[in-house]
Amino acid sequence: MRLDEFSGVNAGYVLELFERYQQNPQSVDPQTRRIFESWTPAADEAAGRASAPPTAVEVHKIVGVVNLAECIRRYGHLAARLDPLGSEPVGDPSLAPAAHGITDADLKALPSSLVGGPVAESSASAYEAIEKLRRIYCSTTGFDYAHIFVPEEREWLRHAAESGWFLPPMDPNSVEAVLDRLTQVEVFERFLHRTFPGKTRFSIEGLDMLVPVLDEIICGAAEHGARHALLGMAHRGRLNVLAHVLDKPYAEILAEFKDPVAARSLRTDLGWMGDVKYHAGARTTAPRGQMYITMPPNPSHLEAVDPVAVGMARAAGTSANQRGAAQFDGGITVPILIHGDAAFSGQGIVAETLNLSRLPGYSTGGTIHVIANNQLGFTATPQDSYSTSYASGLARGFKIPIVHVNADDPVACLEAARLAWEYRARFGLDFLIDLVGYRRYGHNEGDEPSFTQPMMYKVIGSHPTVRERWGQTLVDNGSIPAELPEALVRKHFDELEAVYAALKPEQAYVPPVTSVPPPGSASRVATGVPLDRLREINDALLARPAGFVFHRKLERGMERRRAAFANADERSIDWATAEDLALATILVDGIPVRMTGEDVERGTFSHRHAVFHDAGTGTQLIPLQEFPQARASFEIHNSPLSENATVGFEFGYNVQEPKRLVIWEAQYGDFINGAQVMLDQFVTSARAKWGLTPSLVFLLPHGYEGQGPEHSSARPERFLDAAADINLRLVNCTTAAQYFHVLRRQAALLEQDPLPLFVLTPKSLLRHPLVASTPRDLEEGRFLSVIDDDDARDRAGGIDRVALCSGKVYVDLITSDHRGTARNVAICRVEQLYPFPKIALNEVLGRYPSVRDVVWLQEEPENMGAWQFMRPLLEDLIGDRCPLRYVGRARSASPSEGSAAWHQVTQRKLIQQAFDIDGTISEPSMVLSKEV
Ligand SMILES: Cc1ncc(C[n+]2csc(CCOP(=O)(O)OP(=O)(O)O)c2C)c(N)n1
Repeated sequence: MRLDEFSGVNAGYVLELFERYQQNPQSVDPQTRRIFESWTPAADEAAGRASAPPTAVEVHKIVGVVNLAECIRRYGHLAARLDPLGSEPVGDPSLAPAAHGITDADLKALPSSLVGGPVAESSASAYEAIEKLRRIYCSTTGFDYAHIFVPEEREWLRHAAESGWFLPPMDPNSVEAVLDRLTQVEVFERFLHRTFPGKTRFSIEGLDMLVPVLDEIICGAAEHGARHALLGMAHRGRLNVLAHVLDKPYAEILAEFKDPVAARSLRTDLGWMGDVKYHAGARTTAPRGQMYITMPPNPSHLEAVDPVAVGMARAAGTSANQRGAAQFDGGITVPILIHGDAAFSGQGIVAETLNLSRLPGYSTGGTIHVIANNQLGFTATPQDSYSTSYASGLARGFKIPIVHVNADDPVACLEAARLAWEYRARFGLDFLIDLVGYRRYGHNEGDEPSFTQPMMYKVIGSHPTVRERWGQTLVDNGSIPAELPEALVRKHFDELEAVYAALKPEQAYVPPVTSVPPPGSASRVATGVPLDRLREINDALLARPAGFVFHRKLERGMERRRAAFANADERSIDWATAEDLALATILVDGIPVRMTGEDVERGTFSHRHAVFHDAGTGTQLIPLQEFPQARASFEIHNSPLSENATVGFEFGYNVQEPKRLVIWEAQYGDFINGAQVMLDQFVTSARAKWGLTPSLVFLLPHGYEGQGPEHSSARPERFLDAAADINLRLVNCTTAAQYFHVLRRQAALLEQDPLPLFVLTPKSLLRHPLVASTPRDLEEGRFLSVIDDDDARDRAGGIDRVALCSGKVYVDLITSDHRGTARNVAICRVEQLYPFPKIALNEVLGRYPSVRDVVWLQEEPENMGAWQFMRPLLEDLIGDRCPLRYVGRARSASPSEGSAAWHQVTQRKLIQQAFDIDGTISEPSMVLSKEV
């Protein structure tokens, strides 16, 4: 082997070794020494070669070439001309030959093989090869992939970038088609600008290439077999993408701009409020090629839609109708996320979403990201917005290849798009295009950008559009006749003008109102399951595969569980068993289940064990995937430590595949506020804004047990604040059977009456005997929104007080010493907080004719919990029958005491107050008992 047979990095390494060998032949290993011995003049002569081994100076130069080539590959993007407005790239000294001790003359004298790669093959010298590398890496495209650690991926990217093998030649038809598309994009904005001056549209102008880039990605993905593209994007350019990629009719968009007052035609009975036009979603009704395209609606909260779109893609690519694990095929759907440059770097939800990309329960087979980089965030500059070198910097940590591309170079942009889908098809991983353009107007069209960016907007003011530039390029190189660009402009204006002229008068225009199923059919769903069936399922779930060794600490619980059905009237069903049986029977009914959350497989409180691990081998066993009666798939995944993105993801999954039961569990209920944006912007308002009907289930551990302010309250007041027009269900069950029935009810209502379900779940009470239910409760019962006091019903006439409470505090009440003595107090449980169970409560209160007062008792402070919500409703319900009293913690800025001992004192006082009708127990300061 000769020296010039090595290339690139290898050559550098070999030369280093050779240098060492020259200084001390013993310093290299014997095999290498033998090779170097053959690099002698004698050896060359014998082989008829003219060359001699390189001198130290030559070695230095050879190393210089190798390093220069490597630096161009790694840092060439820093010298790429990415800014359409012409700002100078930052560059890097390592890109100059001098930095490596070589000159152009040296490069001309040395072989191209030192540069390596496809460019070397077609070059006569290192100089020519380096020039070709510069054209690739320092042009209007910046390849940024040095952070990819997997050699195969990096090699693939390098070869693709340097060979361009994936690029079909641009034929005359396609160059003209791009011009036509750019004209359509630009004329749409100009028409709106002219027709609706000053109206906000978040114009795409300056990033017009976004539409052809999306075309290219979508067509490419379709060629590789994808059938569904899911597009998540914010306001910028959204109307243009809706019109031209989602095929939303011009007539609809123009009518929305006219914004007719048609409130009388809206279905206010459903709480329908609608949303602004640049938040609307859309779905293509006919396939483009073989591809359907969906864009979910989007709130103002930038990037919040990212995990939603990704979750939708995951759902669309998952088949779940068979027993076992759900089967995901990343090839059939492609999620595309369009980000803002300021938002991508600033919003934490982006990092959370990127982190999902390679996780088994969340990957999508590759999401294609496009940063619509207009170099501004409202008025903020990149210097204000990110500490990374590029807006895309975050993606590097997730090993996502990045291509920066100048949005004024259509060919480069389309090449970036092709590389994106080829990479996705090859590796099934995320890819990012940083599309660098500008923003022709202010943040919105009524905003004056030159207040804050005077110099930039001077340049923009005289900067031709990409359509103009591309049209001129094609005219100049003879590809199209000189009059074509203007003819295309006229054609597209004519089309818009014709649509606008044909719009019906405003009065007659009825905006499309999504049909939302009317809520309210939950109350009478039958959810009981015959005992025999439950017993069979229980046995099947407990089946032991041959050789599987359970952890010894789990054996006792399994034995108990095996005996659970021995006596139908014994309280043998604890919370976890009820959940397991509920999910199993839902699967038997053919409804797939997906459950996620932090540590859900075992359960935060070590109660669930939906996934067993063989004690000897670690092999997993998931009984809900194995039991033979199941007719649908069960998937359960420990989520990453995220609330916002994981809730967003499950929301997306749920609305995409609404016939599957999707459950998300918080580690503690407190942490749900990490997903507050998802709750407010999607889960609780999606119905009113967009006509979406989520039915996601949230399990939120809740209850005051002395664990401090952060592990006590799921803050039910949050959900009650957002509750209106029957947009959710909030329950606080006190028995395992209630939990069983509420889960089964939710599954039964998925199609008929879908609503998000929030379940406040127990912690210490998971194994409490009073929370346990009998097998017969599962067979005969159904979910009860209010549970009367069975013990008090026999002496209804002697009841002076009805204490209403919800959840775990009920157990504190009935296990207190006062319960035995205060026989004139009935304790009734409100198991469903929303929708307010008016009829059921009325029935219960009606059973106690001689009550002197009704108490609302809660563990939470007065400004939290359900009290603020319940008070007017209870006042209304009770009327002048008797006074309403509040018993609970006083108003507080913090949900609970920070000390367990203090908690116990407060809790004891609280319980006392519930039974203290005559005020004989003095009122402690931290607990309020007051008539309202
Ligand atoms: C979470 C959130 N914070 C603040 C805003 C207000 N806001 C609307 S657009 C915008 C600038 C966004 O900049 P960028 O991401 O670069 O997108 P561009 O508008 O430039 O396309 C801001 C701060 C918002 N919509 N969402």
